[in-house]
Amino acid sequence: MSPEFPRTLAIFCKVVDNYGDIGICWRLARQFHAEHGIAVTLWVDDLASFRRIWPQVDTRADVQDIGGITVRHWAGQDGEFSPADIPDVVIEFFGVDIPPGYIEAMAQCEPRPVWINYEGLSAEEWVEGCHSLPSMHPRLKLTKHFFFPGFTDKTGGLLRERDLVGEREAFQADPAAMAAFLGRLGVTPNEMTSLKVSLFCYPHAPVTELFEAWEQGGQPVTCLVPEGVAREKVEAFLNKDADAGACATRGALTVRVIPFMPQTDYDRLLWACDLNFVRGEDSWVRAQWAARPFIWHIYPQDENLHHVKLRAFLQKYAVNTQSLIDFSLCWNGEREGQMDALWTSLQAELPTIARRAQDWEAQMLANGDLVSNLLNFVRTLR
Ligand code: TRH
Repeated sequence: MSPEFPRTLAIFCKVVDNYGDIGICWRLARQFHAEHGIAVTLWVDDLASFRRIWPQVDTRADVQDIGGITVRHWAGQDGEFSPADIPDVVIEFFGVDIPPGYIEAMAQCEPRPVWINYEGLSAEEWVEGCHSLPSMHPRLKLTKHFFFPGFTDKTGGLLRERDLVGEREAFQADPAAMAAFLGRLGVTPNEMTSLKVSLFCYPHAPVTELFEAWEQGGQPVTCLVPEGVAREKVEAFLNKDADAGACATRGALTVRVIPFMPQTDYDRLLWACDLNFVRGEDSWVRAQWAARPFIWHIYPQDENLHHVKLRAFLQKYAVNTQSLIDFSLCWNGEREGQMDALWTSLQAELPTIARRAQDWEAQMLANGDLVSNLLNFVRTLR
């Protein structure tokens, strides 16, 4: 059933780097449409990145319909826009500059659209104070509002689809389904009994040192690495090209390169593994909804600002789990450390960290889901 308001919505996404920008915007678009019946147009400048996480994307199409969502290639054109082109809600992602002609058309609408600047996720305290603040356009009669995802009920909460937790619980309660999923990725019955780890990180992570610790450790580890992730370091371990299907075992460690998979399958990978290494923003949030232990590799920022953000998150998340703090700081280059000793401590504490992951999930559920929170906020502005 279509809602009274909003009925139509546009998202503007510029891919700054990698897959998180489009990953989050695509998740937003799908949820607005599927769960709230809103007609969504997604403007995105990089269809090739989009296709990596959603193979149905046609990289040559200026306009295409994907699952009921209109996807428009945003090739830097300003173009002619009229009020008829403007939806009820306009979301600019991470403060992108939407076309000036589009903004002029927004200002001519009566009533004017609700304009949202969707910001990045951070656990820092200031976020609560900035969430939902208005910002007036210097010239036009338009106000945009900042919307911050976050970890408390004074923020927008976290992106979570309505059925996500139920689907995950059913999958995790079904060992045959998990084994079949991992089996399709090449995991053998023997590897199924090992500690199963997924690895998604930036190239500068100390992967070589971690592989050494796993190789020499007492517990068998199977590490599943999507193709293209930390390629050089993975190739050094494999001693061959790190293409999907490549695999090598040394000591207690097996490394398997798996295909970079569609977004929905990636969730299943996180649900099936005992420990997930994630990065950026979207995979980090998905790891939290997997309710399993994870290590976050934060997106690097100038002047090491990301270390402040990392610490802010760990302070909230890593309660009574010192090994998780130590390991995370070292994984992110915030501190020096011996990977083998850090791993030994982390491994010993994994059961406690797993319990914490479940408590955290319950805590995050209480904040509602971001899309519903955003729509409730938008309705207060009309
Ligand atoms: O790819 P990321 O590093 O993306 C981002 C962007 O670089 C962005 O500019 C920056 O602002 C942000 O990080 C902090 O990491 P992220 O956010 O985890 O996004 C990865 C997306 O890719 C996510 O939607 C999950 C998806 N994915 C798949 O669909 N299949 C896969 O196999 C993997 C490994 C990921």
